[in-house]
Amino acid sequence: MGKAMMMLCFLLAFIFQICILASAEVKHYDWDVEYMYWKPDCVEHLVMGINGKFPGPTIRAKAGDTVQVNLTNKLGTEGLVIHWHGIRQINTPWFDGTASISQCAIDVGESFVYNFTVDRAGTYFYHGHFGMQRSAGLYGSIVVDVADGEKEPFAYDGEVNLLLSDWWHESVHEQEVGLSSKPFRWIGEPQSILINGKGQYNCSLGAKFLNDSARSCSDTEMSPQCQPDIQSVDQNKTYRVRIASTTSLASISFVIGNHNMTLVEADGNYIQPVSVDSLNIYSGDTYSVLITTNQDPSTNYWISAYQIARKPPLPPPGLTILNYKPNPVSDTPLSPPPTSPEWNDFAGGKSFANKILALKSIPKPPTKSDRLNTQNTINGYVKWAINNVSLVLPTTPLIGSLKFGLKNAFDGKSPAEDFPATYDIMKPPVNPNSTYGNNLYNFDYNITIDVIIQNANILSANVSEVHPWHLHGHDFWVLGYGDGKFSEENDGKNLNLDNPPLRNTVVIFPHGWTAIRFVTDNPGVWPFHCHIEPHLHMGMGVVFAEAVDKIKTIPDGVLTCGLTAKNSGPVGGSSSGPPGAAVPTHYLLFIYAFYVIYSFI
Ligand SMILES: *[C@@H]1O[C@H](CO)[C@@H](O)[C@H](O)[C@H]1NC(C)=O
Ligand SMILES: *[C@@H]1O[C@H](CO)[C@@H](O)[C@H](O)[C@H]1NC(C)=O
Ligand SMILES: *[C@@H]1O[C@H](CO)[C@@H](O)[C@H](O)[C@H]1NC(C)=O
Ligand SMILES: *[C@@H]1O[C@H](CO)[C@@H](O)[C@H](O)[C@H]1NC(C)=O
Ligand SMILES: *[C@@H]1O[C@H](CO)[C@@H](O)[C@H](O)[C@H]1NC(C)=O
Ligand SMILES: *[C@@H]1O[C@H](CO)[C@@H](O)[C@H](O)[C@H]1NC(C)=O
Ligand SMILES: *[C@@H]1O[C@H](CO)[C@@H](O)[C@H](O)[C@H]1NC(C)=O
Ligand SMILES: *[C@@H]1O[C@H](CO)[C@@H](O)[C@H](O)[C@H]1NC(C)=O
Ligand SMILES: *[C@@H]1O[C@H](CO)[C@@H](O)[C@H](O)[C@H]1NC(C)=O
Ligand SMILES: *[C@@H]1O[C@H](CO)[C@@H](O)[C@H](O)[C@H]1NC(C)=O
Ligand SMILES: [Cu+2]
Repeated sequence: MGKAMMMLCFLLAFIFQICILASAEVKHYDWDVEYMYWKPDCVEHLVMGINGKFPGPTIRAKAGDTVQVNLTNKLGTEGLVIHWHGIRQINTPWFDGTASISQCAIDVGESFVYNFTVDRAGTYFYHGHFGMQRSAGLYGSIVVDVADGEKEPFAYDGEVNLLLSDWWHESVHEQEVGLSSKPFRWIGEPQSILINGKGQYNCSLGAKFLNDSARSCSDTEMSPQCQPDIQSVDQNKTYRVRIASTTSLASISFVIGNHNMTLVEADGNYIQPVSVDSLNIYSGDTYSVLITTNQDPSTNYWISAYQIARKPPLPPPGLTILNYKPNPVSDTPLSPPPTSPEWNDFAGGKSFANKILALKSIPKPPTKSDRLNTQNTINGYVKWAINNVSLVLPTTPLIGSLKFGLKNAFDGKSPAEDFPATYDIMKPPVNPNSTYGNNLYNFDYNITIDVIIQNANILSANVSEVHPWHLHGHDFWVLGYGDGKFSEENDGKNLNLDNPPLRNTVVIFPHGWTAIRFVTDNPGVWPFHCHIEPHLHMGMGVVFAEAVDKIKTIPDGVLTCGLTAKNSGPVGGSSSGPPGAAVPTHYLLFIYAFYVIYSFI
């Protein structure tokens, strides 16, 4: 705002008490997305870069600002979209950035302008949401500060911003084809864990402390592209460390050597401050923690990110350094990197999850109302199925086919809302066979939805995995976690309605359940899915069509493919509404995932 404008504002503020709104700004970005050679972990491969950078640029805005991203597809042979993870897209469901759901993928050579409001301060990120483009490196951070004149409910002197990811040397196209092949080819564990897009393969910063074949990284192999992003701090200050995980697969135990952390924010919502010595971060989670730099100033400290929750062999930890000024940035800490918890310390994971409770100022859930999750084979292909159906997406974006009533553009069969009472979640599925579908659930406006996400056994005996589930367009209250099969009678009455945290991503533990609640107050078409990229690719998701009759006019450029290509206006009329049965006000949805790992030839 110019000086003259400020003066005018002061004047007007006296008279009309306006101008507070005038402080909201438009942040415009022009991004070209293309493949480029890069060495995220010192080994050269192709990554998807934005304006020649990996990871992409950080979006920094204030609550209330408008963010406009003019995205140009320079990928050469594939479409493109970007999802703004944690931004609810209130009134702009068509800018959610999900291919086949909220829009058509942007064609090669074309541009598309995302234009949305970031309405709430917090830590977020963005990533590709077409095919497995997130695994190809299409991601970056979003930081939203409080609006002018507002305050965070905690104080700090500086910030550290960390984006966690995992990296494979096999190309994303080989990964995709392998997952969709018969026989199935699993992608395996990542080669490296990256912090701000940087990791080290085949050598380690902490080599001298580690008891394996790790060797130190030589100066020649350590290109600037893989040099750790060292975080320099002043002594005796409080820092807000923002951490977002955009991993494709890895669950992370995050530790800062010698520094306990006070959790204050999860997924853009404030939580009751709680001190922890490590964080369990699943794909799709974001957190802020406060640290105080009051430790021995004569040394630097490790920041480490260990993969957990999957069977070893696991990749070595992602490492970087917390540099206590004025120590040299590259000085190796005097002590070894903090130790990792056991990979299967699920008790620790549950204890961590249960520490996250809402700050008093966070709205409470409505006091009442719900679906289930497993791995299957369909015709010999390995898929994940939700209530026996594995998600596939139609050519025509659902937001268009639902709004315009194009019933032949998608599979409108209402999927099951519950699973048999006799279903034994501890055993491999009795019937591993499933079907494909759009897994579309239709919800009316302003109803309370409870979803019980029930984890089950995969196709091999005694195995169940963690899955972080992410909902678009909403935060939800996390009402509770439990082991075994959810029982309405026993577990239903023990849900936390008092101070459940509001989040957009929540984990389900092996053979366990997680209960969430949200209100359908944001008309749009919102996927709810496992945030593990290969799992989503294998069908682990559903779609919530919410108050479709209330979706306003979809801007030009969103629907340029499939049966909506010629529909620049509401051809079917907005009154046609979605197919499927109307749902009651209190909706109990059980979803269970099952997974099959053998194939019929
Ligand atoms: C978006 O970027 C393209 C390519 O740089 C440019 O041609 C176009 O004018 C831009 N559109 C807007 C609205 O900024
Ligand atoms: C962005 O959205 C705002 C509010 O909906 C609208 O006024 C503006 O014209 C849009 N701008 C662009 C470039 O689409
Ligand atoms: C890993 O290190 C070993 C020896 O230190 C070397 O022979 C090998 O080529 C390296 N591998 C890669 C992928 O850099
Ligand atoms: C390294 O680990 C092996 C087996 O895990 C153990 O036998 C050996 O004593 C360890 N060495 C050191 C130096 O800790
Ligand atoms: C930090 O605090 C400690 C303990 O109060 C003090 O000894 C030290 O001088 C302080 N360091 C700086 C740089 O202020
Ligand atoms: C961190 O917290 C643990 C207890 O949770 C405590 O034992 C330890 O001393 C604390 N460490 C520091 C550096 O404050
Ligand atoms: C899934 O299929 C099994 C076997 O056919 C059947 O018993 C079960 O009822 C189905 N579950 C749902 C939710 O449809
Ligand atoms: C699953 O499909 C296979 C191959 O079509 C069939 O042989 C088998 O009987 C099916 N299993 C069940 C439980 O329906
Ligand atoms: C939503 O429903 C609640 C009660 O079910 C009602 O009090 C409220 O007015 C409704 N809100 C809107 C915007 O319809
Ligand atoms: C699965 O677990 C049960 C109970 O813990 C045990 O009795 C059984 O042997 C296990 N089966 C396999 C294949 O590990
Ligand atoms: Cu999953």
